[in-house]
Amino acid sequence: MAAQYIPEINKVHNQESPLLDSLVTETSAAQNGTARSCEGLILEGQLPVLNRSAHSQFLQIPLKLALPSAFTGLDASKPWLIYWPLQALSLIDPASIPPDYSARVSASIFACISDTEGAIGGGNGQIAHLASTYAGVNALAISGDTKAWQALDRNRVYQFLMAMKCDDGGFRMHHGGEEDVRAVYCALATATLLDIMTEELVQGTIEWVSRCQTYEGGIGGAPDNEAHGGYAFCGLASLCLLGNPLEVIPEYLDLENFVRWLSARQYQPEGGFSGRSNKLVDGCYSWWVGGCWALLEGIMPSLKMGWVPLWSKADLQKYILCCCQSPRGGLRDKPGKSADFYHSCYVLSGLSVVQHRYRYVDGAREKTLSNWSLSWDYSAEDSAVVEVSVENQIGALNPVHVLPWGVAEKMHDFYAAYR
Ligand code: FPP
Ligand code: K
Ligand code: ZN
Repeated sequence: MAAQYIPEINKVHNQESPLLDSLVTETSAAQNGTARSCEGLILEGQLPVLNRSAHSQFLQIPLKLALPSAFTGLDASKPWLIYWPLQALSLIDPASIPPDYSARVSASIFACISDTEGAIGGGNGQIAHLASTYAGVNALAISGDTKAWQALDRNRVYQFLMAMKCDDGGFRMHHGGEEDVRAVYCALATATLLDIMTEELVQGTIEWVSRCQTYEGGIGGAPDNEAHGGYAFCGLASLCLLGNPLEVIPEYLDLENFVRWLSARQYQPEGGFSGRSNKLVDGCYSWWVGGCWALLEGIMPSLKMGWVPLWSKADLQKYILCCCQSPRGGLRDKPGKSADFYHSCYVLSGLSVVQHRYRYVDGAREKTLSNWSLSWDYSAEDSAVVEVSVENQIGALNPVHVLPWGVAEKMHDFYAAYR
């Protein structure tokens, strides 16, 4: 069924903020500059085509070649440099993923496993870290290399997750590292894929995530931190990993305030999302914020709370296609920025949620502790909500794990078969 868009909302979507004043500051100038450069690229009429072959060429670089020396700064992000392009390519051009990639991906990820901690680090010989463990396990999931799945020592990963658990219910990123909601999300997503979730692992975690919601309505990195799109997704997705989202989301979030904050993330005339109040739109929030909308769309109709989605998929698609495509291939933050693999992954994942409508299917699986995030289904979005040309259509994903459709389910079920 088509979502109902209230005409008043569409009217607001077509106007710049009514609160603009004449005071010029560094931030108002930056906002104005961004609005003007986007405006110049968003033309009436035909939408640009997704330059699939150029993006695909760009995304194959880290899978095929040794990266140039400019990438030394990402030496601790090796699993990410494998996951980002794999996730993006799976959405736009799965056939272009090199045929020998599967075993090479798993060999590269296994080389990042810390001997002392048993979980995945940022690179060879580095300490284990929850972000690289999440990215590495996601990459292994996409690789589909079941020999590697078999070889992974899940017990040691579980011991690492437990070692990162804090007394107050949260998780820290690494030994002596920061405790934040990213760590919670990375730990829970990993535990689900590897089917190693236990009561002990998640004791007090749902309450800790709940404490990260701020007065603005969004979710901060930790209790009392500023609300931010990146952490909002981690928090909301964590709730979806911890229980039935139809029950836990309304119970542990002030939904009305969350939706209010989320709706304030989309700007005009840009059409894209910002990550926080009074900051600029950025293509990667097409996922961090758009992913939150996808999860809400998947539960709100069942909650019967009189919900209308307060975002414009059509405007986000415009921002992505007009402003986030680098002419040389790859996706970017905004006009004037260069493309990179991180933005390519999250801009394209955002485009995917524009094009699909997700739905949490209550009772789709016999419930265990670790499969709440695997009961999602999707359909193509209604053309009354967003017009998607055939040449721009891309694949669907699991909106909790940010993995290509079916991949999270396959890995989880592989391990669940050992129970
Ligand atoms: C602000 O950067 C950004 C942050 C404080 C972190 C955002 C968090 C994520 C993107 C989520 C990460 C998730 C995982 C799973 C590791 P900024 O000040 O440069 O950007 P801004 O102006 O848009 O806020
Ligand atoms: K940013
Ligand atoms: Zn960004």
